[in-house]
Amino acid sequence: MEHSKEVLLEIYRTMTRIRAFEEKGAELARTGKMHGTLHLYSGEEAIAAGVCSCLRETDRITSTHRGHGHCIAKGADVKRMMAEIFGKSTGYSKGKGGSMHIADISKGIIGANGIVGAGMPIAVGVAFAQKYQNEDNVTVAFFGDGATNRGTFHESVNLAAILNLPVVFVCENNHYGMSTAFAYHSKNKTVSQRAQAYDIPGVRVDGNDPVAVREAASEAIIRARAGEGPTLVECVTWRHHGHFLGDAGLYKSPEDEKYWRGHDPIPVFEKKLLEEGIAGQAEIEAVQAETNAEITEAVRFAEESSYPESSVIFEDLYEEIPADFFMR
Ligand SMILES: Cc1ncc(C[n+]2csc(CCOP(=O)(O)OP(=O)(O)O)c2C)c(N)n1
Ligand SMILES: [Mg+2]
Repeated sequence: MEHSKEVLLEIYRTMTRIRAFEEKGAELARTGKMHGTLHLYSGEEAIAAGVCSCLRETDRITSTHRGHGHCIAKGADVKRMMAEIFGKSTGYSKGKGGSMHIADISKGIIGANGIVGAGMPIAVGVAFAQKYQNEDNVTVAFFGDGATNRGTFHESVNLAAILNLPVVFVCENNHYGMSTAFAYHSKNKTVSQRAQAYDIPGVRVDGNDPVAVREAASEAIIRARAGEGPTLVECVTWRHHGHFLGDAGLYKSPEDEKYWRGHDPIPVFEKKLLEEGIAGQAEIEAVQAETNAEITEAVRFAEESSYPESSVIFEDLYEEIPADFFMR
């Protein structure tokens, strides 16, 4: 598979944009400028950036409670995302949804989801529609390791397998479901081995290496697009922060923390770009400056936007269904 300079730099740009968004969000929440909590994606950027680098705008994704990275990588507008997190009317859900309710159908982002494991059946439904309507689009379901113990994982993978649906299951194994370690919640040593139970391919890659993720995702996406059915891709990674902002992560061992911090996907990828002569220091710094400026602008936009009026509280709760909907 081809990894041109443009593709690799775009992946780097996406990763730095996500990191800047997350770290700015953390700072604003900690200093009381933004209310509510956040589930930060810092440390896992290589997965969203690597997978989405293989997707077309018309392809779809479903996301999770830790969904900012997926949305940014699939092309969401960081200004509208930031405004949503601030609870402002210019946000994706008009300020009424918050961090876990960001969607942009025009970009194929079917939605983040606060219910663990709930994105997978939705992705299967979307993939079924794509196949039924003879589209050649694929859907990627992102989910965590903890979500693989929900019934929705097993039902979704089984249904997608028997119907040969164009869906790719991307598990972000960050070693924990809240404070529960993977080895404690799974008898299986890997998530990818569960693919065997449904007779579909299962692969396990370094989720901190965007090129490894891109290669595995690309193979799975080509397979799905060709009508050959789903793949389970397990990306092994580490979240830098606690489960949510208020969690100090005291259950993580200092040795593990040290090891994984030394494998931070952004500086590791930067080093690769420099050593392989793909980008120079000035280009790297320019990308960082640009993504930081985008996030500063997003914060300004969010701060200057207004809160929704209380009169809109009952709006957007139900979709109008045309009278002849069930006759079609
Ligand atoms: C159905 C359901 N059960 C429990 C929760 C509470 N909860 C939120 S996140 C989470 C852990 C998810 O772990 P994982 O799937 O590994 O994702 P990660 O947070 O590590 O990205 C839990 C149990 C929930 N939101 N939904
Ligand atoms: Mg997890």
